[in-house]
Amino acid sequence: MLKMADNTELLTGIGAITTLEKADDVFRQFMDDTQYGKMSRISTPDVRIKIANAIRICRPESVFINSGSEADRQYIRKLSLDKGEENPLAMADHTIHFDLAKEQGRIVDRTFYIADPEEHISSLANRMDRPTAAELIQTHLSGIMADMTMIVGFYMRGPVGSPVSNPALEITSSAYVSHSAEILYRNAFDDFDAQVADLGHFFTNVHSEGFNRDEDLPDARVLMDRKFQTTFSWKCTYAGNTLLLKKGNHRFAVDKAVYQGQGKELAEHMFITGIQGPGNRVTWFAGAAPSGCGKTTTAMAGTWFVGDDLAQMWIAEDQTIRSINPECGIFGIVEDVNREGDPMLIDALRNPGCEVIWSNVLIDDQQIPHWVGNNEPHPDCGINFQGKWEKGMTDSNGKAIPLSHPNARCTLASTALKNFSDESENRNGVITRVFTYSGRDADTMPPVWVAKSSDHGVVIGASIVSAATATEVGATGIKRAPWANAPFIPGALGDYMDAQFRFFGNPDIAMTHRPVMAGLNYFLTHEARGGDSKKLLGEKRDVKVWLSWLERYAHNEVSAIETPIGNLPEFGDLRDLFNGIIGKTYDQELYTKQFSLYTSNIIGRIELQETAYAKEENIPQRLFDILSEQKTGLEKLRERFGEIITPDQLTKA
Ligand code: SPV
Ligand code: MN
Repeated sequence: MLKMADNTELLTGIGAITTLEKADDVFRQFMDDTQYGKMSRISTPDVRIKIANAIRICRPESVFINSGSEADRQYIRKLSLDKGEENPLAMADHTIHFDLAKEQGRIVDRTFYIADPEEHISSLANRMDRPTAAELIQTHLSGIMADMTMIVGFYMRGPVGSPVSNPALEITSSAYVSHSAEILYRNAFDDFDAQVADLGHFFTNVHSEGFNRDEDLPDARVLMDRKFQTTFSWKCTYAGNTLLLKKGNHRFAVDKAVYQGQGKELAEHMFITGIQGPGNRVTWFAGAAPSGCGKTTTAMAGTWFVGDDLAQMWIAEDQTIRSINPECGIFGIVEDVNREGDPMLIDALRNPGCEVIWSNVLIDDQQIPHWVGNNEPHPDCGINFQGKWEKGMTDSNGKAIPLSHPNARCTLASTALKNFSDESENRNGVITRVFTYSGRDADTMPPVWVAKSSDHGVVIGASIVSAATATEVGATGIKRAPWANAPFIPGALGDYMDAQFRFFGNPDIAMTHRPVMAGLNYFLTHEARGGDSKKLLGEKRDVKVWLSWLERYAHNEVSAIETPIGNLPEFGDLRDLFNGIIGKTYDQELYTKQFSLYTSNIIGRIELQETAYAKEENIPQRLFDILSEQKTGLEKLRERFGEIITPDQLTKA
């Protein structure tokens, strides 16, 4: 359990403003008539008091209330340019923002949950007690905004009126952070009071970049107070550390789903996309993948795009699973985004008409952005995440400095995408039938396999493994990545897993709308299947085929080969889909390579999960039962057919 609000709320504790009168005094003192007038349109007492305390602590030179009007948005864009947080690029409405060279991803080592002694925190996360947090906030946030403007924004994480949307405040001195919030979230200034009243809560985020200097980075912190759904962050700029509307509040949404959702809600690190099937039907998918493992690409492979990073779902009255995207834009990795693999994203990025904030790419002397893997000619020099860059440059360890950082990003509104779906704004969400889980797995699992039951599906999610990517500073090696959501699960993994079993196995879901849960793996190499290169067996465009096969599976239009790990596609169905959907010849030899079971690898992977989960407390026994059932099944097959079992042999079995 997570006990809410049973201690001192730190903003109020430190700012010491507890009455509306005192809050009003602060507004009078820090706001001119225009801003004061806008602030008067927000009447929820708690909201006013929290904002007043943030002002009292950070002591900005002035406060700007962002009403979401075009004039207010324009003010924020201009402020960011004036401060130098962003610089203009050649294309209209494009800007570049750089984060410090040593802050190119989430600063996991400086990120903490503020936790009281009885509170259980994920074994993967750092905890900090409340008195220590109070002291740090006092030391680092007090007066941090002197000479700066504080911007206060009022957002909805999700469409206004959706039962799982969350209202949230973004209070920051960074115009870049505020500008990003305007692109990625729904400004809900006019609806804020009513939404807070309806939903009964709101999230609060307070951030300041401070002087934004290298020497301050060791002092940077990201603190999250689960009991009061409030984040604090300072002396950093990377959006994953500062725009805490995103992953900071995603963590609170996970808590809400796990501890208050009663098996009827989930908050996932998932894309949402619609696949057009035969006869114009659209089947909605949500899929998890760790940061930097092709989640945006998969979302873009859909006919209808709703989201590329976060999904909140619930079981609706009509017994279907519904999903909404708490965001309305993309904060996407640009490395390897190119015309061949991501034509619609490239169109949005390389043509005029769309507002884009680029971060940590290379800017040439024509003010044009470039990045690794865009399949375009590259300049020999420019400015990138570490300053002046020239081709062939090496770092202090002699390693080549890439043209763009692997976590370089683009920020743009979803409406700029050609496959944008109006369903994104539907407060009732999209009826979601298929759930996918993928990682970066070079040698073990096939490109697609479907769980034989929802419990087996939960185990697929629990068992995601992935190579480390650049989204976390300092991460290396092969990692377990449960549901691709583990970095954002605040409480015990066992509680989260229990919520997954309860949600997907909920008898309230109609038989006709039971979830299809599948694993996806794009990263099998030739080397792992008897070849001698590290090249991938598949191509990016194949993604469409794997999704389409699942679409047909969800409508019982294809049969499948049953195996201990789940159901596999048959060759003939894939051959037809490859041909029909992407015009590619798919041969039996490649099929056999991709879909043979390499039993020892898979058993090794199962044992890795068994060992790791055995160390966690309160993991549902169901997980161990399923892992052991799969292992026994694989061992039996191995006795009969040997180490590598082909789809042909599986059919016979
Ligand atoms: C991710 O890393 O999963 C992201 C970017 O989507 S961040 O905001 O850093 O979390
Ligand atoms: Mn993400």
